Amino acid sequence: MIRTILHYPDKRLRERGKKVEAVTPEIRALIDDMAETMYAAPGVGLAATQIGEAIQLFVIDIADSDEPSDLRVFINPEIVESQGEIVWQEGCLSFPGIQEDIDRAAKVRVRALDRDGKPFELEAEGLLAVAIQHEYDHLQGLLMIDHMGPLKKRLTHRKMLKREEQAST
Ligand code: GNR
Ligand code: NI
Repeated sequence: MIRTILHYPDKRLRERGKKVEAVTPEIRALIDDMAETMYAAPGVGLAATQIGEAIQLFVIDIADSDEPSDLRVFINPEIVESQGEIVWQEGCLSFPGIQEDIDRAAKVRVRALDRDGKPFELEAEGLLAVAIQHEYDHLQGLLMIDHMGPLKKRLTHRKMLKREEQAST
């Protein structure tokens, strides 16, 4: 089932996700919904907080549209190492129409559980590393706007208020 993606400044985007205690059939159903919602958007990632589920879970698929899908599931993720710096032009499904350069670590090592509840560790760079940091932020209630300087932040805030105002009329 495709879920509704919350848009900034929805307060639920500021909630911190609770740890997933066990990978139950309900969690697996939620993962399926998140993947479906991400592919429909389309987006390269989606965090549970973006659909109003305040738990530590995100999905990522950075495969190109002409490649087979490559869904990655991260439950209770921890970024255990970050290296270097990179600037990436990011978008966010919770900020439709906004694209801004954001500073990130160039490389990350992440530890998480997969959809079977099995622990794994992954070293990522490029878009995958950026997406992992972006989704990890969502689980802490952090958003791309929090990484912007004061001017961009103000402009983005205003744009979003205007957009949401129009969307609700
Ligand atoms: O679809 C998305 N694209 C994207 C591009 C650059 C950096 C991060 C992202 S994540 C975003 C989907 C999203 O909002 N995930 O939370
Ligand atoms: Ni996002």
